[in-house]
Amino acid sequence: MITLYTFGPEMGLPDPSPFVMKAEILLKMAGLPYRTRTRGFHKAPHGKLPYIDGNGQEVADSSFIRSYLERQYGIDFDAGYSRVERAFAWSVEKMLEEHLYFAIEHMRWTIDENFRHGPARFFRGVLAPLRPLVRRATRRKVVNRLRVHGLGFQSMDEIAERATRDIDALATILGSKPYLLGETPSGADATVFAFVASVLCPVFETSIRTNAERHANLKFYCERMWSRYYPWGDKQAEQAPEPQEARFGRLAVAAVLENARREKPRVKAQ
Ligand SMILES: N[C@@H](CCC(=O)N[C@@H](CS)C(=O)NCC(=O)O)C(=O)O
Repeated sequence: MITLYTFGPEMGLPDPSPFVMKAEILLKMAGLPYRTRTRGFHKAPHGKLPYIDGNGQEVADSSFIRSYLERQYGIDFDAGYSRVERAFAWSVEKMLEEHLYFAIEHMRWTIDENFRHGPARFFRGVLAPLRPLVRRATRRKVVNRLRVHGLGFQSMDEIAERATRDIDALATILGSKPYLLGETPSGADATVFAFVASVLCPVFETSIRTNAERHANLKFYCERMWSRYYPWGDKQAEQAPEPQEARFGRLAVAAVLENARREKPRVKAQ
């Protein structure tokens, strides 16, 4: 059975990471049996989640997971769609993953209120005296990474303007179709849903969310995907039965160790 390594459900989402959500939805689309595990972050081949263990073969990165499933199980996630439509879907996915993602991350980690209601909760399991230290170090790591990317140097208005263009473009592309490319879901819908659900997450007050909420088609799309892939009582994913507190404690400590190993902090977090 395939094991998908995740952070675990949080903030009303199947996972706080849109990439983990995408990988899980691809597994659901494929109809393959799988289980989720939340203890794999410290062993992640790229230092990130998701990754899978496909019967002994580890595959990291949601796009490589998709290619692996296609190759290994002969799945065509875009069955019925043309080459041009497939190419178009790839470009939409990459707009979300390589552009919008960083704006979402910025708004979750740098706006104090959002940080408090979201990422700060990941550290609940850390020993109380260490908690502020671990939380600050991890936050600093994320802020540094956003600066290395370039987006971290932009103003909030500039970031919002670009994210708004992504959301408007997505809403226009979706139009009145039930799924990104047409009447049936394609592989890119795993990504689109993961990002739309992340943006609409009510835990975070962001201009991206305010803008997305103006697009009725995105909201309906999100509901459609929720009920298709996460119906009540979903039994397909065998959740690892472990307490939230312990899970996020491990996650936070692993993040700090990873930070120390890979990056030297250069920028002071707010
Ligand atoms: N390109 C990767 C991106 C994965 C990624 O960025 N994962 C984030 C969560 S959204 C992560 O694990 N971050 C932890 C870290 O960088 O320390 C994919 O598609 O899987």
